[in-house]
Amino acid sequence: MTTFVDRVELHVAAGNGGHGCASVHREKFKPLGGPDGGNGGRGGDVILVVDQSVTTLLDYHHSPHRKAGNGAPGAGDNRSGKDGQDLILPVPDGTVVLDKEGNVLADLVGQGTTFIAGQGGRGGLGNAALASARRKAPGFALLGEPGEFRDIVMELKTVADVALVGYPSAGKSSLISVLSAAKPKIADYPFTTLVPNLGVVTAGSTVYTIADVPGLIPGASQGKGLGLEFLRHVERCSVLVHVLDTATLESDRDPVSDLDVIEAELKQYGGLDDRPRIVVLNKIDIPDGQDLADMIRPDLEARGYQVFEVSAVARTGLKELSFALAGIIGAARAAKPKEEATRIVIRPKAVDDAGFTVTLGDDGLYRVRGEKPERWVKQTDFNNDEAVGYLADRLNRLGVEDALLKAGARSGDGVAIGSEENAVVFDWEPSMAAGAEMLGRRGEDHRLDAPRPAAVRRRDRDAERDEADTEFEKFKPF
Ligand SMILES: Nc1nc2c(ncn2[C@@H]2O[C@H](COP(=O)(O)OP(=O)(O)OP(=O)(O)O)[C@@H](O)[C@H]2O)c(=O)[nH]1
Ligand SMILES: [Mg+2]
Repeated sequence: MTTFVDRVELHVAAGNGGHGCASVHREKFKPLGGPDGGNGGRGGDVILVVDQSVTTLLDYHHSPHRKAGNGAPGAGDNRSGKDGQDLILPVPDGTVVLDKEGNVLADLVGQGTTFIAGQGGRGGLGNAALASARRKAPGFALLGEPGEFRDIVMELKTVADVALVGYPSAGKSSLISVLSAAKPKIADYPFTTLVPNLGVVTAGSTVYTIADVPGLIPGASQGKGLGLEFLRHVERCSVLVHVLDTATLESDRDPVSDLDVIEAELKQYGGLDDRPRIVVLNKIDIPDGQDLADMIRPDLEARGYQVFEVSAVARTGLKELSFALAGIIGAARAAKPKEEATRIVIRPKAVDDAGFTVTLGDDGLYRVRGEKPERWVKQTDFNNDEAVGYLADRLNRLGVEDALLKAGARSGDGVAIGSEENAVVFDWEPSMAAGAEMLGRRGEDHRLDAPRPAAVRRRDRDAERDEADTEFEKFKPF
């Protein structure tokens, strides 16, 4: 039997961007011919793509760490680094992608549906690209941005139109085997089916899929038998079929109470109440089975169920059943909005791209969050003063300095750029440009008149600071 895996944890690492190159063009008689450092290449993405020929998540169970290619660094003579190779991971139709907290990131339904699980880092600009009228020969380049690293969970929810539910040995797998070309394992002991089987049925012009799940028993919701875990595979179905055994040898069972037990377990699982149900009375080839079916049929119909009497072994009643199912599915498909079939999932943006926020934390640090400032910090080579100055310029131009002043920060206060776990922290020295705007007339600094936030007052009290004489001199990551 092939192993079937329907839940895996996957650790994806997108490729790092290549570093930009700082280089100066050299020629005979022209030793300083201008900057010619090329850009680093983009890091590869990790991309999940639905491939209907893939049926299990087994591959990812065996190797849960996946990494895309890194971008190559730029080189002199304006040579750009090569982009890193994307890593394409084929996944089964119906794969649900979740984060570690269980939030759904994407629901991948339909051949070719894609999801970027990890975004490659941008390549760093080389010094040629950083040159401007004001900065003619930059002696630095930008670092490549690290690729995104993410832990995700993938869950398979089989995409089937019809789901067969019932006690073990009711004949669910037998029914699939006679309604479709699928050849699931069939045997007379309970829990023959350990993983869902899927078959394709053609009834007239309607083609639909049918799946069974491992048998349910009383207490499945408390984990008895194989539990309810596999019911997630029926969540997407349009119709539920109760397969009832009319010939069970167990004295305490009969089809009607079996139905009640399974319904109670489905209720425990939840979320399936709106699905239409039909009842199949199986094994009527056995004389007692036929008698029992005749007896209980009115009762079931009185409850509102459409009832079909079949024998999977003698192959009777199958045509009526498969056409009735086709009818229900046809109606369900017609009622569904069209775009549902090939849903394109776009990865939700992690951070607001519009700008940034400045907040004062209890730790007395001013925290700057935003896609751009966080990326710029990652691109900065803090061993290079020019690169640090360039970062300061960029932050200033975005308005980070102004926002810090408005939030009450002043010279020497701690500023953190990035999330709690992953921030660059430095002592802030406002640059001339930002300071001048706020200072107003010479000799007046209305920043001093503004009330100071309590956390900052605390900091001021217990911190004796050296005056920094150079802008960003004390800017140091740790
Ligand atoms: N006489 C008779 N036996 C049947 C019929 N359908 C299934 N069986 C028998 O019932 C037993 C169980 O059948 P399966 O199809 O494996 O039952 P299942 O519901 O898939 O069982 P689990 O996978 O264990 O949940 C097998 O021995 C089948 O041959 C039928 O219509 N008539
Ligand atoms: Mg079975």
